[in-house]
Amino acid sequence: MFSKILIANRGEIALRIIRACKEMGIRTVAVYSEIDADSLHTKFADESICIGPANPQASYLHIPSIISAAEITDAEAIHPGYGFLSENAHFAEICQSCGITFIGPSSENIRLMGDKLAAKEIMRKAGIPVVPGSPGVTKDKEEALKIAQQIKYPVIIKSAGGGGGKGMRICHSDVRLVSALLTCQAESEASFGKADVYIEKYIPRARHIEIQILADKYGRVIYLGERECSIQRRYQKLIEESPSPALTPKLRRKLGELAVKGAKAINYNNLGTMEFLMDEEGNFYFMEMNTRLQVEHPVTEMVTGIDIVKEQIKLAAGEKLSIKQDDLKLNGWAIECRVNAEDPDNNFLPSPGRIDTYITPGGRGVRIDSHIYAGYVVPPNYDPLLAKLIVYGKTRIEAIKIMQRALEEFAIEPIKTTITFHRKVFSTPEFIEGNFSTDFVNKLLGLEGE
Ligand code: MV4
Repeated sequence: MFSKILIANRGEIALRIIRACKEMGIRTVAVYSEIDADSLHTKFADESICIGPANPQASYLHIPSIISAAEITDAEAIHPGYGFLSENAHFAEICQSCGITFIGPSSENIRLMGDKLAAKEIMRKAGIPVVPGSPGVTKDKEEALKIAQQIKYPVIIKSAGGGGGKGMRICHSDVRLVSALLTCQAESEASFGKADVYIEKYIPRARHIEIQILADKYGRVIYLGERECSIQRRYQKLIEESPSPALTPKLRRKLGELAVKGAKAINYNNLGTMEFLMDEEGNFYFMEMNTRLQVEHPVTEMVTGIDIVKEQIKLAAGEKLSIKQDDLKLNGWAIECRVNAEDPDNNFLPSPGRIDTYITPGGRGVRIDSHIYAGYVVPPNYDPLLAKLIVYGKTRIEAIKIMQRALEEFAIEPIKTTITFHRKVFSTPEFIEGNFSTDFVNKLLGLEGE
């Protein structure tokens, strides 16, 4: 097992990883940019090193600084968290060439799943259902029009370079398709360095359901249930829950087994998440695979009783999976609200600045994963996530009641946060009844057809 791990991240996920390491008796090294000098993760780690200025390109994304920090402190492994370099195959390779363990899947796994079109083709060949669409990259408008004619509108254009919605457009007609194609190719080039886009049949009112995968280096793969992630604004998740209100035990097993089959098809190791779309008839389609620890991992931890970060570290150290699929039991219901420094009443505009009042909810069934404190100054340079409010109840209704209470108690002032948005969601009948899909947020915000 590692004696020292460097956490190449910041904010709540850096704290989360430091906490797991402490409980495992592993020493920790925090890295921070100049603007993060007063961050909690630098205080909780055994050692901390400044790796550069606020600009992430010159600090958290600057590979030479991070590798140097690991070498200076004799860290045997690096945990990338999520975002930043967590899905950078080149970084994983550099760690390996420097004799530092990258806590995550192999660089091959990362590279393969990073090409969304190649990933889809691999899963299709492995017998995993995928959304009907173009077999390869859609080069020009003639090809696009031909494909749209075959699969029928609405169609969706996607970038092969990434899945977060960049370079993505939903089209309902030839005219819209032709103009959107150029826009998506340009966005894809700008975001991912390649203009490769492809076209799929758009599945309206789909649910986004993902399966947590754990795999060791000896071919064993298990799934830890699913997460319902349909409550998103502009493809950014805001609320996640486990289990999904849309799955029956039979559907859960079917989806979990598909995810395991897909992971085995690419000799996956460590932690991963297989994202699926589920249509209104209950059909599943592979969307993409994320090769990192995800923001929303706590809801899976609450219903499985498994510390996913500790398992990830053990797997990276070469341990065999200690959990058997048949021993895994899902209990209760967990829901997570992402509390971002954004103003829901002003088009979710970022709202950085100093926090004077910080009152966290508590009581039975409440967990807060956060790095903020009274007096903390939220920097404008990074992701706006301030805290994850996670609740756990025996049933979905009990979890909702705990969340409603916790959201009433939660106070972060004077900056604006998404707490007010979450209070609105948790008083909306469709959400409370579990009757929603990926168009829920647009409908709630009165943005139908966006
Ligand atoms: C889709 C889809 C429906 N049909 N693909 C969103 C980002 C990336 N993860 C892929 N996503 C989707 N791909 C097909 N063929 C629905 C989504 C989707 C979504 C779409 C619109 C608004 C919100 C969404 C939330 C999650 C997924």
